[in-house]
Amino acid sequence: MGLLVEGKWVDRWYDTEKTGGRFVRSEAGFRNWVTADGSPGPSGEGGFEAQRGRYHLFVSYACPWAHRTLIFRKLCGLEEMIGLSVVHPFMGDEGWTFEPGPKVVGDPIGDAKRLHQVYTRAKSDFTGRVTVPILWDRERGTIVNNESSELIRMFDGPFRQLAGGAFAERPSMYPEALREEIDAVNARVYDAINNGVYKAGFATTQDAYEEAVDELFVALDEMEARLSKQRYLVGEQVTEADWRLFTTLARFDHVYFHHFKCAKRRIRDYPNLFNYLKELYQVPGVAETTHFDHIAEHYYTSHETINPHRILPRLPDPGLDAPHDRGA
Ligand SMILES: N[C@@H](CCC(=O)N[C@@H](CS)C(=O)NCC(=O)O)C(=O)O
Repeated sequence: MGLLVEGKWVDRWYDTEKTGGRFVRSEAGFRNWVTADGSPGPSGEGGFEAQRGRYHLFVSYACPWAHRTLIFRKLCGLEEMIGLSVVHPFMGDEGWTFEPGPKVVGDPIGDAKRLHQVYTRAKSDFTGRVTVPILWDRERGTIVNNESSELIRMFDGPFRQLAGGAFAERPSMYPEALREEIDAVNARVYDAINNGVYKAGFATTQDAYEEAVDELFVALDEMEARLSKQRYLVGEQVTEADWRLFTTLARFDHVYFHHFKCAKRRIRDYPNLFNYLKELYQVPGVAETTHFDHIAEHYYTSHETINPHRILPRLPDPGLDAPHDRGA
C-alpha cells in the first residue's frame, strides 16, 4: 500500500494519526467527463467525445467502487466499446499490480506492470493515491476520470446512447424526476455504508471504530425499513442508488463482517436487504461482474495491519443464487 508523491512511488499505509484514529478517504484526482459531443461536463475540461474503442477501463474485481463501473459497462452494453484491464487481487507494497494470476488482464496500452505507472503516464508528477477504477483515453493518452460515481453516469449517459438499440431506449438510472431523492439516498449510503465499512475496518482507535460501526448499522436498518415499503431504494425502478448499495452488500457477509469487524449482523439476517441483494445479483449479467475469489483474496491478504498472517478464512457460499421474494 502506498501512494505517488510528485510522480515517485512511496510505500505508506493510511495515516490516521491526525484524525483521532479515523480513516478519511481522499478525493479522486482526474475529473473530466466524456460527453456526446466532447463539450466539457460538470467538472474538468472538454475534448473527450464518446466514441467506440477510444476508452479503456482499469478495474479491480475486488473493489466495490470499480464494481459499480463493471455493472454499468455490462448493463449499458459497452463491453465491445470500452476495453478492460483487471489488476491482481493482492495489493502489497507496490499497490495494485498486473502480476500474472487468475483473471488478471494486463495493460494493452502501455504494458504497465504496476498501476501507478498508468497514473504517471497520464501525469508524470502526479501526487495522490493510485486507485481503481480509471477510465483511460487512448487518443489523448491520459486518464479522463477516476471517480466511479461520475463514470457510471457517463456510462449510463453518452456511452449508452452510442450503444443504441434497446440500451439507448431503456430508462436512465438517474432519471431527472428522481434526482433529488437519489442524491439524498446516495449521500446517506455513501457516508454510512459504502465508506462506513472502510471507516470501521481501517479505524485505529476503539472510539473511531464504534462510531463508524454504530452508524453503519443504523443506516442498514434504515435501508431495511425502506425496502419493506417499496421494491427499490428510490421508487419502483432500479436506479443508480441500488447499484451503489449493491456492491457493498455483496461483499458484506463474505469480507466486511469478518475482516472489517462489521459484525453486529450479517446481510442474510435482514429479510428485505438479503432478498433485494439476491434480486440484484440475479439481474442478467451482474453475477458475471461479481468475483468472490478476487474479493476474498484482496481483503484478507492485502491489509497487513488487520490480518498480519494473511490467513484466508474458509467461507460459506454467499448464497446469492437462491430464490428471492422481491417480486411477490
Ligand atoms: N472515489 C474513488 C475511490 C476508489 C478507491 O478508493 N479504490 C480503492 C480500491 S477499493 C483503491 O484503489 N485504493 C488504493 C489506495 O487507496 O491506495 C471512486 O469511487 O472511484
